Amino acid sequence: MELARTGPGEGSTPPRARLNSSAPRQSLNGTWEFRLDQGEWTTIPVPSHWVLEGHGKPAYTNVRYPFAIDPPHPPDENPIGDYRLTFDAADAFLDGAVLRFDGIESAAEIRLNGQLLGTTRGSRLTHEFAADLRATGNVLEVRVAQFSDASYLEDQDMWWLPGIFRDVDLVATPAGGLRDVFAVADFDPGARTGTVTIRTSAPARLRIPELGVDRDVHDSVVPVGTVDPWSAETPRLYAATVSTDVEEISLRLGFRRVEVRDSVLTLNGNPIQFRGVNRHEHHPERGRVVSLADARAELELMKRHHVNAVRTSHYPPAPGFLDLTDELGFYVILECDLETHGFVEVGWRGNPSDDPAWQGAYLDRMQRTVHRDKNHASVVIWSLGNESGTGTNLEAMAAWTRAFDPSRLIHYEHDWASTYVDLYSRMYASHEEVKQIGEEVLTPPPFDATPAELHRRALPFIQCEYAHAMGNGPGGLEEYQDLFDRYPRLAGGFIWEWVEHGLAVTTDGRREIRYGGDFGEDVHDGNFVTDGLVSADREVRPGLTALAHWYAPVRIEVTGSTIRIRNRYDHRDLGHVTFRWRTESADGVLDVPPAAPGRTVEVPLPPRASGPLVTVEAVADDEHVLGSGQLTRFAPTARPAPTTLPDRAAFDPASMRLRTLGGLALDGPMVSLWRAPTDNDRYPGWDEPDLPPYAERWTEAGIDRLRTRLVSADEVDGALRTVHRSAPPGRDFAVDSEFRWHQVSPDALLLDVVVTPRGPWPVEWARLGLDLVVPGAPAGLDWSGLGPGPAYPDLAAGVRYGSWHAEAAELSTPYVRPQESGARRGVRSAVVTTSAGQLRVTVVGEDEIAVTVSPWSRALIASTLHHHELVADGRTYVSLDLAQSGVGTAACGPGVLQRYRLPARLARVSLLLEASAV
Ligand code: IPT
Repeated sequence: MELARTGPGEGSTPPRARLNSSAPRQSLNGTWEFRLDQGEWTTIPVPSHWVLEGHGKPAYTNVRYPFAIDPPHPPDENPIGDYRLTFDAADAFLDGAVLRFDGIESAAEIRLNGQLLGTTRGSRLTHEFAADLRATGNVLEVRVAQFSDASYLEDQDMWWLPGIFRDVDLVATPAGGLRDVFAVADFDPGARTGTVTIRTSAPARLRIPELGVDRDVHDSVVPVGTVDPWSAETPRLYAATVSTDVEEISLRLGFRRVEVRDSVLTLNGNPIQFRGVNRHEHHPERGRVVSLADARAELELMKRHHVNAVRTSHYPPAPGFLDLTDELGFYVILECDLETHGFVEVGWRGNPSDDPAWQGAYLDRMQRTVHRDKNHASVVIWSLGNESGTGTNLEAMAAWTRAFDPSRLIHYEHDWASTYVDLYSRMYASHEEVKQIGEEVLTPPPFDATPAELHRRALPFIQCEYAHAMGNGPGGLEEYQDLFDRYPRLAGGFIWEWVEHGLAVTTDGRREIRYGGDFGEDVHDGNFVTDGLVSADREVRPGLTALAHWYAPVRIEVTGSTIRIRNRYDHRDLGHVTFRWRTESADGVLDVPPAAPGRTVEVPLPPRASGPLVTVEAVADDEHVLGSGQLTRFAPTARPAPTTLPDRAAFDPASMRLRTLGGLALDGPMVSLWRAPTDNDRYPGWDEPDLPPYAERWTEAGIDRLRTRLVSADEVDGALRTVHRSAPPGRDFAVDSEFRWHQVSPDALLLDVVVTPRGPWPVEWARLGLDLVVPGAPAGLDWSGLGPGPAYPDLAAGVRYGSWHAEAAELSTPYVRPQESGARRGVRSAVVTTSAGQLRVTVVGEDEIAVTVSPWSRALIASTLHHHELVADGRTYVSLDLAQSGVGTAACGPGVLQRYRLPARLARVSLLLEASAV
């Protein structure tokens, strides 16, 4: 098997559109014979990856190639899988048929009845081979190499998963049928009319019943009169057929026009904003074998979280995906299967992107990408690939694409000069830089600007990747969204990334989620593969809840007297939305004039909407909440009186820590400044590349193991006063905490706290908290504050004030690698229930705290590598935080913004603590 070439595969028929045809099709999916490396024949399901079917192991690398950079040669250690299927073919396939492969990683040699049909290159690209079949006993043999020359072009940040992993079909190609159709349905925003520009491989009949179209076409421009346009918000599709005497193709036409106007991205004449995500195909058990049902569920989950755009990072998805995005309404950046990122490790030396020997392969990849999906309304942008440096082969891809399909825009991120693309695109640019890019087009260009600069200035800007959703995060979403909303040039962006690529392994009935290195790989990038808004099982992570708030189509602000409602749709008014308000004792519906796209309307707050908390919600016909806002007018919590001196016996005599309350044997509070590092804490932010990550700064300063000394204990103003000094070992900077204890009732203590930093603090804190250990396993938390989910200072959207309950399992987020999680913010009172009793905390006055309840200590969380390895010790760890640091997105991008950091500072709070034992 020749695996060290630089060209495309050979022998396939030219790429064409995926057509929904009346011609017969037979799926060849099912059980095939299989052997690895000439071993024993066995069987395997097709589609699948052999490493997930018990033959070898998956392996994960991000940027690095797991083999030497010696293009075009694959390594000697190169698993080869042989597949064999014997099948009968119905009559319909005997007069012309193709064998169609939608995905084989990474290179294949195809034989039918002993004859070599050809080879494939391009794992996520469709290849078809003309097949001369007999009625019975056809033998299809496919030899697949895990690594090949193609691997150099397929260095995406994901698992290496070889095999025939997408559908295999037999497709009839009847004589007199249609080999290909290319239809562009254009919408003229001025006249509000549509035009279908259609090219067919043979003369055919075009019918669009709803529009009264019934005419001959071949290479034709068909005006269709007034139409309703397609957009992600209004995914209007018109059924059409293109037919000859022997074959009928069904199309769904969405009329739309994507255009750049003065550096503004528009659709159908209206500026649009991508509220997008990057989507890889991933399933925890099946890898990149993702069913259409799974894809639909994913898209519906995105819709519910107000996502309107998908970048198919970094390859074309299984073809049915585009039918769904047309129908459900998503803008798609369809990306070619191309990434040569590993060459960055050698300064891009030898990068195939700039080597003419590879040009055929590059063009072939782009042509297969564009042809297959060219009839989809949802595809508004073609992307040349990801992280492949720059070079003439990329330019050639762009030139071919522009000539073939002028109806769409061309994207490629790494062309920073933007010479061959239609969008200025960057990834993980800081807020400051995004602002500058938004602003630069508001003033005239410098008089000496080069033509290339002038071209770039004329382009809209997108962040094809931003806000890296790894672990607890991403912080900073609000600030990005503010910029996108403020500057017309900024057309939004795509979060990295939608789904975590954790792989599930079930041993002894226990299902565990694994990441890089867990399969014995000697070169790997650990848990960098689990960085999604949803887990591999599509559980919503808190980042998605926050994102949904910023992506929501309706923004509601409630002030003392008015409700301000902003329509953030680009194409539709709010006629379909009901606005409801409620307080604890009343509710009603608002009479809101239907605001046009981008407009704000104001209505008065109804007089009956009085009281401490008013919630207003925008609700769609299907009860889906499209936006919400709240007004809070909480009265300060009264300070209990009268009080007496507490009984000293309730305190440990040496440390003066509280040991018992209401019969519950608790321990605390202890001042704490540290958190179990999040994924973001473990990387240096792009804004501070020369500083160690926070996780290291914290351990270096020693705040993960504070030592506490009792400074004094006395009685003052009827209270027991204890003063404690907490400081890292070997350091002379400290925090002093003064606790004044008052007995309110036998089971209740009032605690006034003042925490004062001492000495020059060399590092910002993770949090400023009071920690208590309560006996018994956690059984739940009730609180009034923000909920229902967790929140951090820069990730505090999508939560609202109310009275909430969380079950024990909801108290922390099961991130694949354990880390700080689960804080409930804005808390005014809380009840922690454990198997041993209850601890009630009420904040006196108008302060709010954050409450974290966990079955694991922070030290345990920080030292455990997988969620399933956490072992609870039967106690409950409670943190009452007076302040917290934000989470940022340093794992890839800027760290915590200055305003969300927590420099050493003085803090006070008064708490009422009540407890009872079971
Ligand atoms: C960026 C990649 O494009 C993406 O595939 C993913 O690897 C992401 O990083 C990190 O998760 S590239 C990087 C240099 C920003």
